[in-house]
Amino acid sequence: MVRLTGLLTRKQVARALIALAVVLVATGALATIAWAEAPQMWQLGMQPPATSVKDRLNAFHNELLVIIFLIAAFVMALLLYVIVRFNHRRNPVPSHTSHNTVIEILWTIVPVLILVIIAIPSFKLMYYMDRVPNPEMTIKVTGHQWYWSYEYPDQKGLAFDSNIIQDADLKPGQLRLLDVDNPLVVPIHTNVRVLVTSTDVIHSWFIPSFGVQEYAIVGRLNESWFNVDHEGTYYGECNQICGVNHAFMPIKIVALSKEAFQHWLIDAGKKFARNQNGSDKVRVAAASAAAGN
Ligand SMILES: [Cu+2]
Repeated sequence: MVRLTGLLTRKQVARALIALAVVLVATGALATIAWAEAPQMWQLGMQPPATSVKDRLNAFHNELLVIIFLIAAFVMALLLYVIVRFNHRRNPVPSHTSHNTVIEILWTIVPVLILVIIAIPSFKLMYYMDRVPNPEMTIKVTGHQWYWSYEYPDQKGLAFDSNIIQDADLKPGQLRLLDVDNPLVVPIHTNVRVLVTSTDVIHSWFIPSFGVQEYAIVGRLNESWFNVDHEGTYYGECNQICGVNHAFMPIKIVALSKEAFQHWLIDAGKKFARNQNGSDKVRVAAASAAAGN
């Protein structure tokens, strides 16, 4: 250390320390962002799973990767063998064989078997994603050009709109193009049934870390479900090209503990009271209360 400081000027040592501090702070910042399930800079692979559906999707994805890798390695090995063994120098007089029944049957049957092996877990997973197991609450999601609205039919019709936060209004810590004014709030460890529809064009309600992607189609109610493992903030986007502002209708979901969710329900009931039981009635009541009648 003495020799090192002897070799480096104080300025250089200070610079190195500052660089180290910047790296540490950046890593810390990345680690905190990682708690919110959103896209990351230089991300590889999928967002961390927050539901059992996404767990299974990840596992299936990894199984497929193994199969894909084995097939690619096998084809590559055959190619290399042909290049080395049958090149012009080593094999100047090529054989004129054009058919081999055994090989032709094999290269038809083997891919079919591989596809069947893939199809069985794939169908199992599709049915698992499709059926809501014993739904404990329901949320209705409606897509609009270009925002989402959420309704809680079980909670006295609690309903509100969820709009993107414009770049100019972003507060520190909020994510550009992903944060919204009113996030969807759900309890953890609850089977939530989601009904998805639209009022204008086709949208798609997509939450990567939930493994949920459901088309929002006018005049139809599409159904999906999730059961969030742990508290946190999860981000998604409309992923059906739906018009000029398609990129500006993000989805933000906050998952709370069951108790915290009950508290949120009470607060939200007051905050969004105007939406409930017909907005005019409540507004008239509020106005007459303000006038002292
Ligand atoms: Cu859309």
